[in-house]
Amino acid sequence: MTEYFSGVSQVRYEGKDSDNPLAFKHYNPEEMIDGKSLKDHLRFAVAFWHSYQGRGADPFGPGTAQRSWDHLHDPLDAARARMDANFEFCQKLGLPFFCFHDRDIAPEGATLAETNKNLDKIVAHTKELMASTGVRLLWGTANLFSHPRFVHGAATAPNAEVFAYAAAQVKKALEATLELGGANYVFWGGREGYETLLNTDTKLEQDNLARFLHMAVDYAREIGFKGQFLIEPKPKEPTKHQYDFDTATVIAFLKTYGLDKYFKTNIEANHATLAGHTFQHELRVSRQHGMLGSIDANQGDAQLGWDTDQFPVQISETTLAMYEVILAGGFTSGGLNFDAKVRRASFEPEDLFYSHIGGMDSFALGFKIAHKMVKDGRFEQFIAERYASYREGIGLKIVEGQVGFKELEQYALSQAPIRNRSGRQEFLENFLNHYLYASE
Ligand code: XUL
Ligand code: CO
Repeated sequence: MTEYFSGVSQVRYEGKDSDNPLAFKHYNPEEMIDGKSLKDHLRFAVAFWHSYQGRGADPFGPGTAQRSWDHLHDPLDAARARMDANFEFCQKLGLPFFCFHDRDIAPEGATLAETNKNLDKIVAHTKELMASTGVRLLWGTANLFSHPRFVHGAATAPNAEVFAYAAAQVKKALEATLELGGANYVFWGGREGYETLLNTDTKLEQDNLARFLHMAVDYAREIGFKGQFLIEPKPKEPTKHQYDFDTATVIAFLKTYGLDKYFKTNIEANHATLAGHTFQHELRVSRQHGMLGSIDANQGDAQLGWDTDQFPVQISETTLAMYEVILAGGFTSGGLNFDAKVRRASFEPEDLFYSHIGGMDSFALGFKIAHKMVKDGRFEQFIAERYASYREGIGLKIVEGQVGFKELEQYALSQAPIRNRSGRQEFLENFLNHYLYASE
């Protein structure tokens, strides 16, 4: 079989003192923590679209990436070669999972029937490679945003013909995800939003989106798909405003339309910052509602602001993210999918390895630090003490619903001057730094 990444051999764990740039310093997949290997805690995945389909094109110039399957002219041959490359890449890095959109893995044909046939061929090829390598599918999804037919959106398009086409496409993508044993199925509202309210019926569009998701849930049940449905919040880009704006908006939407029991969130770091939140905030809101499903791991650039999809290397961010994941009870069906792309100037195949090694090491280190933080329990203890007044006296009565405004007025009138305690933010930030820089 052709070797697509011949410049790189198996990447191994060599420990933190290694100076080999093609070795893991912190990610030892076999390391056991709380009776589970690091590999099973972190459940890393490669994003098919960025690593094999992305070429680094931007509004000012074409792609630059050197990808060894690009010389193949027949689109199906190229698709097979890309899939072969995916499995070689996953095996060389020890990545247990991959994720894809339908159109990443198989080319669009002249008709929907032909497109579906192309997908069937590549799914069959993929299934064989999965069986021989043990690499699994974390999630599948449908690309309902690239083709010009989706110019006004898909499930929220003003044109019912587009809604129908999108439904057919998701039906097929669900079948492909089931066939490949996908652990989850993702909805990200690529163009499900608006550019101007002057031409948009926001009520009908959101009702339709909910109808669409109910149809997906019904069809999944019909074909026996047992994976978890995930919805991925993002506030804007490509549209000015997307309906899955942030986690709180998504949860309100799901609850409004009776969909919350079928969905969890897929939180992407750079989408969180684009919405004006931190990555940890979005994970916290998900955890608080018992809806933390999976993570699209990346990071943005504070000076640029948009969705730059860079590889995650900031340890404070990966630590706080894993802190939320551990407090949520860890991943079940979800994992850490590198929805991240190498920079346009990092065009050599090796750059795909450096970027993933950096991301995997950053999350492994973040996980180990967060695990220590959770085990020590000092932050949680601080929070518990901060709210101690709700576990006794008047606070307990408030929590238990025993008092209303009249009783509280009586209490306030009879009370001695209020004494507050410091929030100790700086103390806690220093304490976090101690974990980040002194413990590993
Ligand atoms: C786009 C994005 C998507 C989704 C899947 O910003 O994150 O790649 O993860 O459609
Ligand atoms: Co994403």
